[in-house]
Amino acid sequence: MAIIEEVSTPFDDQRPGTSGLRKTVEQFSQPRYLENFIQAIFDTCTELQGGTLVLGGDGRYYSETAIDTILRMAAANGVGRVLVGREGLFSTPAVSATIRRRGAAGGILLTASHNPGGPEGDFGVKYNVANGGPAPEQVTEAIFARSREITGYRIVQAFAAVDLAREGAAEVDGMPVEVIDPVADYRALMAELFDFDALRALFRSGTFTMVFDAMHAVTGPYAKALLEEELGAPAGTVINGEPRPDFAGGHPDPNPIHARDLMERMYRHDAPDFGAASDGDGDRNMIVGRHFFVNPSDSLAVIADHLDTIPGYRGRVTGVARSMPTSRAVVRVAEARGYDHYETPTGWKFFGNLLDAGRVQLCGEESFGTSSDHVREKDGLWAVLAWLSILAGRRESVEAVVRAHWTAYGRDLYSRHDYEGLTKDQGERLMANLRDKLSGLRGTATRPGPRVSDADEFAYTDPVDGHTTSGQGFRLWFDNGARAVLRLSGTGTSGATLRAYLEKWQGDTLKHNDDVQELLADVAEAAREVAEVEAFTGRREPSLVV
Ligand code: VG1
Ligand code: CO
Repeated sequence: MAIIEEVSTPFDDQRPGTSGLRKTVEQFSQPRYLENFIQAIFDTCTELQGGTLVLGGDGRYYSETAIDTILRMAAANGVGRVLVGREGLFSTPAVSATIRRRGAAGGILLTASHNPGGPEGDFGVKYNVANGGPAPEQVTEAIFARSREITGYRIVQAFAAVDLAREGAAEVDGMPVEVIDPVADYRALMAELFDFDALRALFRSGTFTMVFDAMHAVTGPYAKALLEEELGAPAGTVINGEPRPDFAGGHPDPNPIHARDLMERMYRHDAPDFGAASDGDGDRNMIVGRHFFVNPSDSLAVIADHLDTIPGYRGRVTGVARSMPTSRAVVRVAEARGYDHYETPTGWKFFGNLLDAGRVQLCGEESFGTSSDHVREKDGLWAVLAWLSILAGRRESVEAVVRAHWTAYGRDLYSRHDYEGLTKDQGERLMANLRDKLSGLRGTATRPGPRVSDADEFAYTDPVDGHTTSGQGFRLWFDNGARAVLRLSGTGTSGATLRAYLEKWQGDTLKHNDDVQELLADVAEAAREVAEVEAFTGRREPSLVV
């Protein structure tokens, strides 16, 4: 094997964020930038030597170049073999499933998830470990530390690139490579968890229609295989189903703002009964009923309340976890059902230990992320199949299911206000100011009314390995029972985004129809006032309301 040792010098900005290293394509295409980070992974994650690596991503622009480089570096770094998705495609949950089913040592995921793609867009690299989940913080920190002291990288010269269009065996300078169907393992896993016959009956009933918006991202082939081929949904159920390197110019973030095609269909007079969308890499989900949007925190709670009725989970649900900004709706279900519940920092990596230890079977985030212990990633299509199962069992509309949930548990009114496009400095100074005044906040009155009853900066100690993560955002509780959370995004590639998460419990069924933004206006304003948002950012209003 002809290994070439290339000399390199470190970049100082390769610290993985909430979910891997995300940068613009322009940054990633600098000479040595990708190579350095990949070498840092190979140097840190020694389990890959002689082991199996799963490789693939959401197919965004720059993936092909990256796959070629990573294959050649894997060969030079002693990786045993690589399983790569056909056309380089692999959804994030499917990588997780394949790592687990095939006993791989790890996976490299090429995705910037919900961030736009294309030459002007973003690219990303994420490392997943042998449990199928994102590398825990200790590992991402070690990779970062290594990236800062890198002096070179190893690569082989390959005479011909692996033909990613053709499934089957190949090699790179003696290292076996297998191009595999990225859908197969995942499809088999779904068939083990869900009652496909019941779901087929739902589609056959003639009274149920759905639309799934793949947003020209990776879930198109998965959704077609599962919904149309397997479950018998009519062709055309999946829209925007062809993956494109630039997501056809869209922003592959499944929320009411960016999944416009779907929202438009779901609010027409002839809207289908059920709508769903997923993001760039297939780990997020948006659930929509006919003329009815389901807030992700509510979706998590509804799934928690029905999980026990799904075959893969019957009789074995003992706990649920939510990320800290996610609403408390799921906690109410856990309390009613006697499940344990955990509150973790934002980002799926914090669920891994709880899932591995069997303490929780269901996890969720307010950011349209839901999944179970079948993989170690959030899983968009899994959430869709869970909802289909609920609908097949109850034969009610999405709206009726959610309203019944609110009647039983009360409604956790919820909204996220993002202040995008701030400078890093604005974001950091706002957070530093909150930290300074934190201890004096208790009892503070705000102009819109609610008084701060308590405040803290969220820190989490993993109950399984004892590792503590601090500085995870500020929590403000108000004397009217409302809560606001403020944190900075960790997935952007420039500047800063301030996220304000607002929630308030409403037990009065008669008020469940009122406008959420109106009902949360006082909390939004109180949080803005306490955090001095206008003074630090010059913004009166958020740029994105979800
Ligand atoms: C966001 C979400 C977080 C999610 C993360 C990765 O992070 O808030 O809940 O886990 O994206 O999702 P942040 O730091 O920007 O708030 V994905 O689908 O982009 O991998
Ligand atoms: Co994603």
